[in-house]
Amino acid sequence: PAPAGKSYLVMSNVIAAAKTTGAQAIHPGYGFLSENAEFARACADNDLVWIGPAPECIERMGDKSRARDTMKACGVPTVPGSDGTIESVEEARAFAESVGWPVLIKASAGGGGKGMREVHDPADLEAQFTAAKTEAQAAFGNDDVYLEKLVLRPRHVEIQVLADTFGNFAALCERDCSIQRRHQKLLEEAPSPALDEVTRTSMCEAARRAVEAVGYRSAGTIEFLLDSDNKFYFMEMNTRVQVEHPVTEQITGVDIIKEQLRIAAGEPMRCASRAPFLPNGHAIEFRINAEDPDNDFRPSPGTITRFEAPTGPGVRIETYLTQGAKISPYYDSMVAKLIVWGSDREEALQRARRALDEFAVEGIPTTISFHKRVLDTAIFQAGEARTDFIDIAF
Ligand code: MV4
Repeated sequence: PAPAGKSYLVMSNVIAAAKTTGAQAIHPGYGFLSENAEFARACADNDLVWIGPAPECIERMGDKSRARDTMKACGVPTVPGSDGTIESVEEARAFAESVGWPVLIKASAGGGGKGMREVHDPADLEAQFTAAKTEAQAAFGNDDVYLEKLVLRPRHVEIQVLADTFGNFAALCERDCSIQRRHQKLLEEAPSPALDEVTRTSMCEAARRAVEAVGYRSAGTIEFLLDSDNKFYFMEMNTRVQVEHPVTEQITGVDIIKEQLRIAAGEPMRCASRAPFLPNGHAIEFRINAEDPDNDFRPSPGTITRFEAPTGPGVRIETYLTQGAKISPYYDSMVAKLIVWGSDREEALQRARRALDEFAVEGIPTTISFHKRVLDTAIFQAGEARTDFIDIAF
């Protein structure tokens, strides 16, 4: 059946499909069960290779409070925060008074912004503490929360890592994913316009410590907050490949999915001898979503009446769309990715403009028109977008 809860999220069905088709391994992609430790174990129990990290690593990073403590213990910078979870408003207040306001209440089981509450005024603490716990309970069935000092107007910068079973490790530079709307990334670029070489090297070293601390094997991402003084802090680790991995592939020449397959097959990763990586040129990914940017980004499923994608040097398209395709209302609204590469950011921006202008998708509204408006802003052109960009510019 179409609903994911009756198909792609039913572990026994996915395992049965693998068995029926004679598959030897399962690549979980980046949605559905991709960060589900129980499913990783179910694969192993059914003699299927899980193309991803050990289930223990998924669990350890899935608990955001525990992940934070693990990172702190191995010397990865973290935002000043509570050690472990906070049980009461009094405890929260004592912590906030010690690190200073404003603070951010976060759900341990969270990620992606759910169960997260900013507190700027001490008078709001009790209400926000209760609201965060209620939201976390409803979303995750777990109301554990912890506190951090709020980093104002940060950038989201993340390091792509690969590690294999032979002890090889590579940090494939960073991606800047600061341009988000309601915790959904809209476009990503690599390298970050904000990162100098010293900070990059230091961030890659922090990513290595994170990987070694948990014995991580496979592709993964360490997310950092970067503040206005170019200080960075661990935010979360994603124990899967991400939507935006192509920008990293474009600036490093590494096929990340192929490396995942090699690592899962017990082979050494191919790019090991090329570390440490320096970014070659500049890449930007635009997420083309079946959403109406003029209508609060409401999903716009329907039939594609015309589909013509741009081509040419430095243009890469990832999609399942063709003319006549029907976009289902049951799944995620991302239907294509446009990735442009240039020898520098200026050339990437020029190619982006040309490719977005040539990209013809008719029958439904998409985010293509919105991306053109982003390209027109002085803030984005200058590489100065922070996580508040959408609120400021639109
Ligand atoms: C923060 C923060 C500021 N200070 N933590 C967003 C989702 C989750 N991954 C953590 N997030 C944040 N954590 C501290 N101590 C700001 C955010 C945040 C954010 C981070 C990255 C990209 C977009 C964001 C939008 C709003 C808030």
